[in-house]
Amino acid sequence: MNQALPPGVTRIQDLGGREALQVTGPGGVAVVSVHGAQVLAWHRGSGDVLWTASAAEHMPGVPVRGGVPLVFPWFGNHPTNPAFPAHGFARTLLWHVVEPQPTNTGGQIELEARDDASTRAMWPHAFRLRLRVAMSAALRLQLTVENTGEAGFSFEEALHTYFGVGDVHTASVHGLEGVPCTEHAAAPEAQWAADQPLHFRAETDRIFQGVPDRLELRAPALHRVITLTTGNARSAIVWNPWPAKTARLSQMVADDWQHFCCIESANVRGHAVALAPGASHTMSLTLACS
Ligand code: TA6
Repeated sequence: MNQALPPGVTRIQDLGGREALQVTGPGGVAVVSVHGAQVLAWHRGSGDVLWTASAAEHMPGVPVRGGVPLVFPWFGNHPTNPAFPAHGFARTLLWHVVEPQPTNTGGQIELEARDDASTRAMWPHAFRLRLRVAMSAALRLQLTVENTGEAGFSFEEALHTYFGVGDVHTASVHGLEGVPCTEHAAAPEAQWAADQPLHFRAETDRIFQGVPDRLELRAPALHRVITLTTGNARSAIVWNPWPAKTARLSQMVADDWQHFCCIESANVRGHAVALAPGASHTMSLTLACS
């Protein structure tokens, strides 16, 4: 990567020595890896707003467990082929920096990835992905999928955001009260009040469909409230593995589950996106932290 970068953006190396970009603005500093266009951190005065597993690996082709891994073109396990990677291939592709538009509100960068023989072997479609990361007073991500082929296709997508919460027992998610959801945890809370804010009392892996465009994560252990404002995201997944599943997950140490939750802005299952040839779709997420 040798082209000039816009103001507020500098080249760095991540903890594994891999190529990354540092995007600076009034709201702090974001770090984005070219591997999977994965936002790895959002540093503000009070520390990292996002969360990274204690035994995180920064290796080419391996998604870091933390930050904002990208999910595309399927969510979860592949519907028919268990040999294909969970959550699709976007997060293991090598992305490239494209000419970003300079802004006067802080640093902004755009990365791009296209189909290749490896992706077509798993998903026979031509596409262009673009991720724009902007650091103004808030952190804003925009994921654009373009159908560059001759036939229509449908895809699932998610911004699989890991948030630091300090103590998950005291954290809560607001805005999903009364929204239809399905629970996919192996050992979930026996029953919960669907008309109340979401609290974490057991393994939680809930897909909400038809979600509002504004959610709030309250993390009193960190004296932190995070607002998630989305565009074109009609699904949300809220996840915490609790101890038993944590023990089976890569890059985690035993008590990691206590310090994070995922709120994933998405379009999955019944809200998968259909794209005609030449069409494109942009899902956005703006994170504000107080
Ligand atoms: O989004 C929730 C989820 O599907 C969980 O079931 C868990 O598998 C999590 O994603 C992490 O998936 P990963 O493939 O990143 O380990």
